[in-house]
Amino acid sequence: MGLLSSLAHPEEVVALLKFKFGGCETVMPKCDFSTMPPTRRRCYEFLKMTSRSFAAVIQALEGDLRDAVCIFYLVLRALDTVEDDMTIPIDVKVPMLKAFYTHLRESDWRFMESNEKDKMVLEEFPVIATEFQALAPIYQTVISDICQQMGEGMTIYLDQSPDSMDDWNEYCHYVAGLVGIGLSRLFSASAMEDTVVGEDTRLANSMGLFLQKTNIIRDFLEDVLQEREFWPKEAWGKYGKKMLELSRPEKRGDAVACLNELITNALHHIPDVLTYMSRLRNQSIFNFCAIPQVMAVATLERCYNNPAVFAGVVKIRKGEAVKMMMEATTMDSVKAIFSHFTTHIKERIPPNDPSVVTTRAIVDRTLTLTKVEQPYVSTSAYYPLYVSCAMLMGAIVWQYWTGISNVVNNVSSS
Ligand code: IN0
Repeated sequence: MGLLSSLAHPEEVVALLKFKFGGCETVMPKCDFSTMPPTRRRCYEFLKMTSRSFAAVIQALEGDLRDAVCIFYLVLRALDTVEDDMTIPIDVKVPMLKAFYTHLRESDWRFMESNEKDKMVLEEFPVIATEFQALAPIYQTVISDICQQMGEGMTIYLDQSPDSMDDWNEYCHYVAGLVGIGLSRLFSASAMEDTVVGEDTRLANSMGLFLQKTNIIRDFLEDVLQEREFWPKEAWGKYGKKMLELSRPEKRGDAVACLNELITNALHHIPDVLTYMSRLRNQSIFNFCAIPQVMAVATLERCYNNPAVFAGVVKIRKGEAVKMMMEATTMDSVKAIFSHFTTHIKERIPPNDPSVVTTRAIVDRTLTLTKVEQPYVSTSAYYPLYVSCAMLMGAIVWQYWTGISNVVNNVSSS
């Protein structure tokens, strides 16, 4: 959603201005590229090209973890680009995904036949492999291991969609849970986080599943129009023979019931996400992990019980995203943000929704886990202030205007 949508939310305008004019150095200190070897500088350029807003959060990571996460992010983006490329035939794609991790230790492997938007990470893969081989061995082991498992897992769901809710968890584990497990092992290997962070794979997996399920729920229409079916059949199969049927206007009621069921399922990862976040000790790592999670809960609130999901991609406002990005720096503020959006979901649970009991249970549990002193203040709280300011402004302009027209009238009549 563009910048304009935040105009009606002045505190988001404030956040956008602060973000624009460098008021967020604390959250994302700039790093100087001048001293970097050209291949490493090229990798950070790739990062900016593949995810503008998130690149800054990665650059803010401390020590040698920054380069390790940068390379991990680009290697995953390359693997993802192969998986997403529908022009690569399955019999070519399967061996490519299974062997992908072996190219990390080669100097000249590249793929020039991709038509995806991020194809540069495949065409210039030797640049990424060079920087991979410059990382500390422990980081190389983690990244290579995760790529091997993810490549294998991706081949399972290339020509089939998740059927059961367990399949959905398994698919999300391969494309996002493993990212959480890999990142957590990198955090512990950097000694900036306790070993328990890297060892507790269940919590790390939940961090990935909460993000991936949110993306899959949000991107329903975009995906189904490209014949990519990531919603589990166990959920939509109750309402039709084809997933696409959910996009039909006459099926909106069923579609929203299915949507609310999947959002309710995703909300069950919140207790693990909060426990995982509460264990982090390094500020730059905390910010790196917190930002995608608060974006996800805000997106789920925006999608909950919202028929617009079946008519286009529902997104949170840029201003809202920036405001959360700058505030999600402590466990209390993360809890406050989760509490804020969970409360908004609770207020909108339709009493006749098939998932009403399960949704209410997980929402109440989340509100118990996220009780904090300082609530997250978003637009609504400021409305009275805005309205009075707007009225005051209106009165001043009116005064000024009537003043001018009187003078004009007097001059013209004299
Ligand atoms: C990510 C995740 C990510 C960050 C921090 C901790 C994580 C723990 C477990 C799993 C993933 C974790 O964050 C990025 C955020 C991102 O790229 N956002 C995009 C917007 C978007 O919607 O794509 C942006 O431009 O801001 C993320 O979504 N994924 C990701 C990929 C690699 C790494 Cl190293 C970290 C993608 C995914 C599929 C959720 C794993």
